[in-house]
Amino acid sequence: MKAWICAPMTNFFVPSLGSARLYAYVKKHGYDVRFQELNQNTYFDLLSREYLEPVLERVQWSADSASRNRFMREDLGSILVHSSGNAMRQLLAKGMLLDKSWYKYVKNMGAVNRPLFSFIDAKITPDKVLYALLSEKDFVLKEIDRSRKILDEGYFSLEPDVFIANYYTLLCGKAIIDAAYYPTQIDFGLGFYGTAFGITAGDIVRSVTDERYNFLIPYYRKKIVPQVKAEHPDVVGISITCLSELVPAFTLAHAIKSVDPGIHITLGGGLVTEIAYRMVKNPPLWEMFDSLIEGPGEVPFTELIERLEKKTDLAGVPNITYKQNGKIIKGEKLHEFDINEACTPEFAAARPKGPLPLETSSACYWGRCVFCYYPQQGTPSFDNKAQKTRTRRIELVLADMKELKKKYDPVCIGFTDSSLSPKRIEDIADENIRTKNQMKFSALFRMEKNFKSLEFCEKIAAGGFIGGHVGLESGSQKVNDIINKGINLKDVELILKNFHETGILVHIFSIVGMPGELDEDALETFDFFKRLHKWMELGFVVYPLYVLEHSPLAYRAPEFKLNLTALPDEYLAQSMDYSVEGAETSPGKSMMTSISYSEQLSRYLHPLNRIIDIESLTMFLIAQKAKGIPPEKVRDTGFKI
Ligand code: B12
Ligand code: SF4
Repeated sequence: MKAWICAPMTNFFVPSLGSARLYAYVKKHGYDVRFQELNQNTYFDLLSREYLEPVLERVQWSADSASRNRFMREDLGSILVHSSGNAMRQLLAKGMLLDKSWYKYVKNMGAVNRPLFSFIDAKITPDKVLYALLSEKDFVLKEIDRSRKILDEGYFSLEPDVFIANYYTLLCGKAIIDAAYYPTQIDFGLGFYGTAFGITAGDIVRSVTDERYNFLIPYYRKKIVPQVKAEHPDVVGISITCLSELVPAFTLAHAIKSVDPGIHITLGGGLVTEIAYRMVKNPPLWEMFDSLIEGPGEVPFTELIERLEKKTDLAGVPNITYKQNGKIIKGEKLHEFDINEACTPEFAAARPKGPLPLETSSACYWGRCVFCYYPQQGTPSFDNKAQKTRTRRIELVLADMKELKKKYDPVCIGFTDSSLSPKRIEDIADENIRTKNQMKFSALFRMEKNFKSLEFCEKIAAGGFIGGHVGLESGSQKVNDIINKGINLKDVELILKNFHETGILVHIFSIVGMPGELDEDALETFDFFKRLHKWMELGFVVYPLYVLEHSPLAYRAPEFKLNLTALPDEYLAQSMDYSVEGAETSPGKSMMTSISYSEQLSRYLHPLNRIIDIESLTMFLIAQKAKGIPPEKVRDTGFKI
């Protein structure tokens, strides 16, 4: 019995962990399994000349209509300019100059070259970009392909300015795809993005055959369908972690079923675990897959292979819901995975010096923040206790790190735990110091009192701790107390100062719109970032509050005077509409406050935010720091003339 595990397109900067860990386990247990890495590989494939050329032809088709309509020309031109962070205009200017026979005489004269370049660049107004692109088609495709190869082969081993200059050129490829498939976008941080399809079952079903807006259909047809025909897997597991993976995952499932509807497709991953109860309510989705598995996939997926092979009842596969004779049936067995039995992940397409993710615990040792459903993740039973079986023994974690270093030599390890405790950070740092074999690492963590000690910060920094994401949530102590954050804001300033002094980098998450938060409380969050942004070298974000079904806030709604309405069944998301009795809080208001604060505070963020989304930039800056280059030395070099 042949199995495939697939990771769909998610993010250009890091490989997915869940599927890599699942693959390692299934392989170790002797099954015939292949890992289809369709995350980073998809980006590198789609941005190749082979794929971009026909995409550019699609854009060309619009040229005829656009020739009669300036509005259309400007529309397409704006996508090409803005989707590329202005790289397209600069690349076109370069191409046009190189076409001039006299250019070779001034090429190396900075004093002439730069103004000339700016002059041409300014001439390419949005209504002219499309024509300029079509006339420089060959040059543009060649340059994008060249940059793609440099990044593919060198990736994070490249100096940051080389990486950025080539990434910038790659944005021109992204812009071509965006212009051809508008309003869909290929996003380097969010994968398949845009407004063409919503997160309803109806839209997902529509997306898998809609070639106008789904650039993955021709890609899978060319790349995956022939492989399915050649290898004919019997069972395919598709991983879905985040919402923007829904369209890629279902498009893939549909492509595989188009070869042979008999291939058993099972879905799993963090998002599937979260919304399984909603998927069950949408039978049309089940035309494209056969079963789903909640929680860690290691044991259930291997059991599924066994039972499919022996043609026995699927009801005995733990944590499964499956389709049989047109009915959707929930399996009988619940299995809690012991994370100590997990294998070191195997990354099928790790790139040179790329950072790699690793999990040490699927729970959160604090687990008391009222809005947060993190601690329930990583388990099919949604039990939010940090039981022993959900935290991997430290000796196994250290062994994982050693193995990853040996096999892939990543620039650093990014721990994905909801919150890595100071004790774990210290243990890892101690081992790094002891073995002199430093494996730099980052994490999501909390502003615990331990970090008030400068000595402690110095020690963990010396042991390879680079920093990472911190959920502080609010600049108001009152709101943090409502959340039950367990953090004293007075400590935070000292901690940030210690981090700054010891070179530990932080990115801070915050939320506006908690029930009980007044406008003046939210302003304290704004002021907090305005005052202390210099100590947050990895930036910060102000998110609106999302009230999620099955979150503690939803369960305790009466206490918070929350009126909640779940989204209609066809939505594949847990967020709820809400209002707070006697207060003006609403999703719309939180969203507007979050947007307004983010806009006003954006000037304090790293300049590279212009071309890299904030989450990906955090990883990029962490990786550079791991190489010894601090964020202030990583510049927005843009395009090299
Ligand atoms: C690492 C991470 C990322 C990484 C990689 C994401 C990825 N696809 O792997 C990056 C940085 C790219 C990322 C980005 C984003 N993320 Co993120 N991320 C995480 C994080 C911290 C860890 C996920 C993880 O690796 N867990 C560890 C592994 C081992 O567990 P696992 O993936 O669940 O895998 C196990 C099982 O699910 C199962 N399984 C997995 N695949 C399969 C397949 C089959 C067939 C089977 C049977 C089983 C199975 O077995 C695995 C092994 O046991 C989680 C929070 C958390 N702590 O869980 C948020 C989280 C997943 N991210 C989230 C969000 C919102 C985002 C962003 C939108 C953030 C942003 N604003 O940019 C983007 C979206 C990216 C995208 N394209 O969609 C949300 C998702 C919420 C949602 N409902 O969509 C989470 C839950 C955090 C949160 N609570 O807000 N993220
Ligand atoms: S917000 Fe962070 S610290 Fe709080 S319970 Fe969730 S994961 Fe744990």
